[in-house]
Amino acid sequence: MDLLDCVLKGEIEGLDSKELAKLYEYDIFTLGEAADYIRKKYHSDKVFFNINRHINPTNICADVCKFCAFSASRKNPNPYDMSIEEVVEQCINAYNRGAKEVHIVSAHHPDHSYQYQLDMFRAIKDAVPLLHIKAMGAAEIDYLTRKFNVALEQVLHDLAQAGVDSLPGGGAEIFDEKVRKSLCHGKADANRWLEIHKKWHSMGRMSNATMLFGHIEERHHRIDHILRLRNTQTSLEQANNKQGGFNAFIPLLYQRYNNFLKAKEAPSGQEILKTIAIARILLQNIPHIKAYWASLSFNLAIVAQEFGANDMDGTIENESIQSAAGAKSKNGVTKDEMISQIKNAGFLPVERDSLYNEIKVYDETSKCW
Ligand code: V47
Repeated sequence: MDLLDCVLKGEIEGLDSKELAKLYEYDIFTLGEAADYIRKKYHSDKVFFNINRHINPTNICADVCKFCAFSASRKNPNPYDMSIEEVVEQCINAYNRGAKEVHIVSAHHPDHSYQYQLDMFRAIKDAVPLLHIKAMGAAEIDYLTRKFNVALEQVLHDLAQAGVDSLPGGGAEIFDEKVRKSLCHGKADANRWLEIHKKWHSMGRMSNATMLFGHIEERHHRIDHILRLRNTQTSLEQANNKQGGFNAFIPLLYQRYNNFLKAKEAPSGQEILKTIAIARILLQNIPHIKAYWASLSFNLAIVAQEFGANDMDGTIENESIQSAAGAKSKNGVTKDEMISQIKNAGFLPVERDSLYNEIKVYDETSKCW
């Protein structure tokens, strides 16, 4: 049977990542049409976004990921470390400007105490109880368990108690062991990353999953990454866990400046859109595919909504990780701009909360916003 037909029917047993990478050999329109069919089945013409604020409390890091231009290094000799009060103040200001979510990820600061992390989240919840805290990538959690010798279950429990509502998808990079070693030797490996998310899901909680692509990996490494996420989500369904799981998959396009990774040529727009479409086709058990505009550029993220994606991420306000490596995303985007760009592309803008509950649909009856 035709490979794409098999995949669309979910019949991929016995096919490995190299065989499935042949999906890339279909032309972009065939893949786009298949992906669009699935996105329409789940989300019709809705494009989700949220009003959020990204905060990165410190860039001082004990790890050395070659692709990272954000952490303070000899290429970016600009170390900073925010106090808890500063972080809380930014959260209050963002909330007062309409943010529903704060996305907090940090470098692995060698001198922060275990308590510091928990105190930060408690202080945010005390100050702005209605602000959803999406924070702590799996690699940060792994760092805490190793540095302070605290069991994973305990760390996750403590974070949830302190106010963390959901986990972001960062730190996944590429799961393939060999590629991962060249990218970020010493950081949580693939199994650990997945274990952390699975444990969090077993607590009835949601998280996201990213994939960093467009650097030294091959197509089949991306497929392998996607399959490991698909299998993890399937095992959760089989365990009959009705509450926790992955909410969104986010392919992050590698930004190539100010870091230490010697990457191949940047992938073409066609290769990027095919990657997004294939993710939609293979990951039918993860509800949302996010075209993260800060990584893809706003225009391509909008086009990606025709190729399987159904989410743009949010207004962000202040972006530091992608922009440190060359992306033009430093200053976020306004809510009005987000809504009008989604509308102009012929989609229905839907403001969502962090867990994809709809807050407001910007249809023709809601002309003023
Ligand atoms: O894990 C670092 C990536 C991630 C580069 O969960 C880079 O909703 C491209 O995880 N080029 C952090 N990417 C960001 C992240 C994220 C972003 C938006 C939404 C969500 C979510 C999560 O940024 C890191 C790493 O994979 N990153 N350096 C770079 N040069």
